[in-house]
Amino acid sequence: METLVETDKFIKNREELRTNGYTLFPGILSKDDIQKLRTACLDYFNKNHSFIYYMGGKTQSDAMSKISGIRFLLNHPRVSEVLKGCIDDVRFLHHSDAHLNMLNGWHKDITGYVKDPWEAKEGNESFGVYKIAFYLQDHLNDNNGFSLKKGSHLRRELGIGENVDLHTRAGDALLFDQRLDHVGQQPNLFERVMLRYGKGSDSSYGILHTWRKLNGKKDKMSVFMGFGKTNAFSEEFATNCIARQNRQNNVSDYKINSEVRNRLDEAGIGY
Ligand SMILES: O=C(O)CCC(=O)C(=O)O
Repeated sequence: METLVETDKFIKNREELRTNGYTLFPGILSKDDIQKLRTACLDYFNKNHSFIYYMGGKTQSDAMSKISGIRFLLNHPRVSEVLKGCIDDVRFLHHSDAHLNMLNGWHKDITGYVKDPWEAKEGNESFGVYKIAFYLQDHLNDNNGFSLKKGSHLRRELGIGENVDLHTRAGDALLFDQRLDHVGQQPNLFERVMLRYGKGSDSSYGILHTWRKLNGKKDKMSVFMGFGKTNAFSEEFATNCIARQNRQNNVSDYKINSEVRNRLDEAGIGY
């Protein structure tokens, strides 16, 4: 009975996810939650050196293992309600990233992780690999949050679909299909030059950081996590994503962090 109520509550979101490839949940996190997440991420990026410099910013993969202060998201009642209400038989895909001031270009996240995300698998399994994203500041008056091509999760080719710029508030949760074309903050001319000539390096980060401060820009932070239906697509994604995270973190194997496991157990989410 409980499942039926959950499904009813999220019926519009499930439909949006199916047809548009994304759905937005306003005000899922409180101001206090956002403050905790910003503090945990900034502290980590300022003091820890196991992140990598990437696209003009800093990024930490397998962030749930590395940054203890963000783990409360896993059993946050409103976050787990959304995940369980929108994804059948949901499981954690061992994927999580925290980003600081990272720039990027249009892409589909699924590329390189699932061989053919549009194929009909044995038993007619349907795809169901998603990300939930939290931007830790408002993007009401800028275009530096998340932009997407509506419906592009149904197309193999990049660049097809109506352009939508999501002007999210800190606290909103965005759930999207990992086949969706999307982009975060795109580099301007100066940033493109810096990325080209100082790619991935500490020094180009420093110059871009000074540039941001001179222009009065606030640090942009976000946390992304992968969840999916318990099926073969999700398994393939998780395996390849763990391998990528291990490479980036320079480790040879991955074991789920015990607090991450306990929080997922408490939320009733598989892994
Ligand atoms: O930096 C952003 O806002 C977007 C990040 C992103 O596109 C990703 O993690 O796939």
